[in-house]
Amino acid sequence: MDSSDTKDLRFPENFLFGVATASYQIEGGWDADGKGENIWDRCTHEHPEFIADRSNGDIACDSYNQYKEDVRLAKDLGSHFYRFSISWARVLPYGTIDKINEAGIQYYSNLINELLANNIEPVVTIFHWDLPQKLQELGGWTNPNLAYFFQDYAELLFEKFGDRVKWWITLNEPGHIARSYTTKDLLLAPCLDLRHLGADYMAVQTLLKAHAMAYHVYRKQFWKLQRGKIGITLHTFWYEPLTNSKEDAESAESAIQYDLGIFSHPIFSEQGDFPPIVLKIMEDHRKSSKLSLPFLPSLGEEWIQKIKGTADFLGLNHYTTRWAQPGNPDWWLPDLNVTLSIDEKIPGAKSVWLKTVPWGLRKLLNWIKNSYKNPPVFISENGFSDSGELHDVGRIDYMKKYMREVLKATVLDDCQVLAYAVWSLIDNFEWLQGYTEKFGLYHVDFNDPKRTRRAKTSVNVIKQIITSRQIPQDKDLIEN
Ligand code: GBH
Repeated sequence: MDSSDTKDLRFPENFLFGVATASYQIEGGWDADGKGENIWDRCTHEHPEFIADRSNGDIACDSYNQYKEDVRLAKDLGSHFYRFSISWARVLPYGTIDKINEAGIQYYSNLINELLANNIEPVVTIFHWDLPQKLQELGGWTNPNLAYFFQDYAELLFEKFGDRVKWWITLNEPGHIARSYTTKDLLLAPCLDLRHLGADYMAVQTLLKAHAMAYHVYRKQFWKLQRGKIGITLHTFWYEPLTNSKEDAESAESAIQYDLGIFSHPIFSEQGDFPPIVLKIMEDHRKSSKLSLPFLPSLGEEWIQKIKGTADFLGLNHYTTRWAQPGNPDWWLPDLNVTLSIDEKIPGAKSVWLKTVPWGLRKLLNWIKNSYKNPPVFISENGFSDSGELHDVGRIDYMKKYMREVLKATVLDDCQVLAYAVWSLIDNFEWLQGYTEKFGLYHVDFNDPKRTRRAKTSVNVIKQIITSRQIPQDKDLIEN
């Protein structure tokens, strides 16, 4: 189907559009007003060489001071909601609730009030990667006790902000958090090399339990009064079989089970627990490794029940597609005998991993619908990187095409998509890529102490999509 077939389609009246950011990537104020140190402060300060331009988030977009300006930009865009994350160490400097930083609570309270005053719904991510350093010293997410500290932290946020926040996301991309324990080179803070210990699988188990525990606290203690929704945000590529052979189809299916399914199956499937294919791979691994500690055993009956059904929606971060075939494991899915590839001929973003493959998102939404009985999906991130051009034609092309696929999945395929967020509102600190890859709809001048923001051309396009609820045909597109 080409774009002309979608010209009369409209997003439903209750479909929500918005933008997303994350605390460490925009706030700055890294040691302001009693904030504690987190693993990104530690990693960027101790190892500037890990970051492409040796930069850090000490100041970032200065959103700690300029949140009102961010809200103004979101409003100007016509956003229905703003997805942001809370910096754990800003509210709990040492990670635990025995020491609360009131200035941190005040900051988020002000941000939430500013959003509501502007008619923008706050969508709060409780944890987007910036773990308090103290908790890392305890082993971070490889330590099962982290689930309890996370529960306490989440409970505090429900208590302080739940009167005004009706959308909660427990964790951003737990799969990525787990990977950050495996290899120093390509990954994220805490920048450890513990793959041989199965540290990623330890983290997987703790993260799932932490999510479920926070969900139950919300449901039991807060929901009656606050009536909000709570979910989890998962990232996945779409995995497309390289050819139409049966083997490639199986490789693609096991890849999505191993990547997305490790978290979505325990929460959204009827059976619960890890996907059968993943349990089988891990059992084979246990047998061949001679380790007495199995890397990823079944969650066990008690936890299967405790984790099943613990989400009101599936938050989905999606950017691009990988092709799958049998072969040597990719570092991304390390225990799976599947080789992943990208077609270098496809146009893409500045980020080497990000190619424009819009139909992958429609297929992914249909896969979720078919695998889990059409759960509500909140697209919590989708976006495109470049060098920060104001006339951002690559982003406009990407956004229009991907949003058109969301429209088709929603209207033509009846996938239950609730919302769509652009990553990101403003250019920001792109983790190990520092400030070399820009995802913002608004440009930020990082050489200017004022961190002045300026609308890129894509702002007009997104505005037009939000107000018309349609994807403009190329000829109608107002790009200037
Ligand atoms: C999101 O993660 C994050 O939530 C957000 O903070 C971030 O700024 C945004 O994306 C843009 O990157 O090609 O095998 O090396 C996206 C996670 C990061 C997953 C890069 C794929 C490359 C894998 N993606 N990663 S590989």
